[in-house]
Amino acid sequence: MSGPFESASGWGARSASVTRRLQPEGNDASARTRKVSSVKLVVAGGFGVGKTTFVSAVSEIPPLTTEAAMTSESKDVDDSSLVNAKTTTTVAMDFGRITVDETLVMYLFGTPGQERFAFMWDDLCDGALGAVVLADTRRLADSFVALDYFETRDTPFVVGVNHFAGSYHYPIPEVREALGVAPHIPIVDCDARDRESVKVALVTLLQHVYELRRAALVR
Ligand SMILES: Nc1nc2c(ncn2[C@@H]2O[C@H](COP(=O)(O)OP(=O)(O)O)[C@@H](O)[C@H]2O)c(=O)[nH]1
Ligand SMILES: [Mg+2]
Repeated sequence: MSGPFESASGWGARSASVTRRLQPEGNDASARTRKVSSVKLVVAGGFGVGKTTFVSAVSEIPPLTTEAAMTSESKDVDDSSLVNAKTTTTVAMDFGRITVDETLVMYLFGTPGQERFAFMWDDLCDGALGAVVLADTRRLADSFVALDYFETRDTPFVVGVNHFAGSYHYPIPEVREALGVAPHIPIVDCDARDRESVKVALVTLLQHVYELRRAALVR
């Protein structure tokens, strides 16, 4: 396996096996004829929950992000009361890339958090393999829009629970109940600033997609 995660502990073995399982049946092509598959993944969640941080932590290219300075004009629109350190906001999307190996490239799209950019979601999420919905336990309701969206579209998703300074560390079952997330949907703790933690969230998503597809085949 080559690529940015070659030497990263944990990711190599797990992602390699996920990659193999995502290959089409009977793919015995040599490296020369092997096709590169690209996979689109989405990172969603409320304003200030860590989407831009998540994409930046794991992207191998400088992430394309459309951050703009927050002005006093937006203070009544974007609730930054719980994200004091936040001075910028994503006005369109975040974009990053991860080369898993010579056959698989993943593209990460972070949604704009603000509801007034909701019209962009369909284009951003079109053709996505799955999504990570980030949640902040101090304001779980901010993630409802994203959860409803992916449930309605039948897009596989997992939930990443961020822990901000001062937030109570709720057990996962309590978070699941509060979010109303079905038992088969994985929920993982996630520090969007930490590359390893972000990788775990993404591998969890890929494994979830694999399980759903396998279940659909044997049904
Ligand atoms: N403690 C903690 N802080 C985070 C985490 N993710 C993001 N942050 C911080 O929260 C703020 C908002 O993050 P940002 O990525 O801009 O949120 P976005 O609006 O969802 O894109 C930034 O100051 C980040 O450094 C996390 O997992 N843990
Ligand atoms: Mg952002």
